[in-house]
Amino acid sequence: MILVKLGGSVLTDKARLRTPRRTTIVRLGKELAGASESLVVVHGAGSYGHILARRHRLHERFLGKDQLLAGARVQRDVKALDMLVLDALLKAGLAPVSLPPSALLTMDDGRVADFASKPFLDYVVMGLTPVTFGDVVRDRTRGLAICSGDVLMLELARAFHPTRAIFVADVDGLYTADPKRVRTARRLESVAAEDLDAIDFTPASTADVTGSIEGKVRRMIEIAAHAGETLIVNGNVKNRLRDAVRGRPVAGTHVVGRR
Ligand code: IP8
Repeated sequence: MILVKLGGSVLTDKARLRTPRRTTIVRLGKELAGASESLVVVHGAGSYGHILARRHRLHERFLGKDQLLAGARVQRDVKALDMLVLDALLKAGLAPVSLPPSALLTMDDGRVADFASKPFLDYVVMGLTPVTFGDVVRDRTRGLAICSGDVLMLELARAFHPTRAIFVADVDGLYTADPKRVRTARRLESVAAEDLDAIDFTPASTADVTGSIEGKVRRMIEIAAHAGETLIVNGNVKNRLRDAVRGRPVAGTHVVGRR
């Protein structure tokens, strides 16, 4: 099994509310269809999730009834993005099935308390391609919480030990500093826990509600302990994802798990 996370910054324009990158979504769907094994797809929320989640502080503690309306709105919006991903996969000849975290996962104070992984396996065995996404979920302490696609990647990697876990980003991999800010930033061929201290993780102005880049990389390192190979590739470059899901060598960053 191959686990793929399509990052929200590739699928959407993150600065403009609910703005999809339709051509990219369709292309990535086609590239996924060439996978050498069964697939489970996770996607981020991009501007369908982060903008309103931040505005209504859904990533903080429960602040009152107003948040319920905002939570329902964001749940609806991430499903709208999910539909675009499903359409792209259908167009590419895959048989996707959407599994929303709002129904399958419960948190407790922002940590996963309960996750139903069985439906994913059942559908994979049938030959379908499960698709899940960053979502607003139930939280036993807070009422509602944000569950990022990265958290789902970790839960799925723990449950299924995929051959490959692939993170599709809008840059070529992990750099020594933010390549959009620092011209001299250098791409790392591989990254392990002991390399993190040497990386400049200065936050971008619009940090995600689901955490910093450093937090995301730390989670990838955790995921790598459960996957044969874990890599970050650029989804904006044609055929990088296609090659990665076929197991071909591809420019990117290999993430090394703790041994
Ligand atoms: O884009 C975020 O998921 P991510 C989910 O995978 C929401 O971090 C609703 C903002």
